[in-house]
Amino acid sequence: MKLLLINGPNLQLLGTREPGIYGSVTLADIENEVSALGSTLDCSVVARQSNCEGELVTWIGNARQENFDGIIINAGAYTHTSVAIRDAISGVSLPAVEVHLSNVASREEFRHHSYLAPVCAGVIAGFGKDSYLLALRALVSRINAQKQ
Ligand code: CA2
Repeated sequence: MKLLLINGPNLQLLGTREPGIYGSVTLADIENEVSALGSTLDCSVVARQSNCEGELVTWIGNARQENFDGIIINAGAYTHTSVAIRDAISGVSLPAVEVHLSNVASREEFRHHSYLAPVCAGVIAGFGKDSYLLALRALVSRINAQKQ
């Protein structure tokens, strides 16, 4: 199994600022932990980060041709604004899990709406880096269940 882990705008700053909201782990820490858990689940994880909406759209759109079986995505602030990323997820027809470090439901009103959630298999938010690890486990079980 091969999964694509996508992180969106400003997530490269993790561990350097706002530790009160996002914790002190770095993006590299998260990517390494997800990859290590993936290995124990027979699954390789390719991690990418971009601040550009179009690049995220392109990665999602090409995911099938690149032989990915599913997508874990923290689209950052684009979660709350991007019809283009929603359309890309919807169009690629691969299972995707939306992830957030923080509990977006307990934050500002503008973070309560996700354009992506309706086209994702599920959403995991509020558990810091564990959100990603939970998402990986959930996605692997979903893909394995669909194979049977
Ligand atoms: O909680 C999450 O994972 C978010 O996706 C993070 C986004 C935010 O816009 C979403 O509403 C919720 C922000 C990512 C910015 O990350 C930073 C990390 C450290 C310092 C500054 C920004």
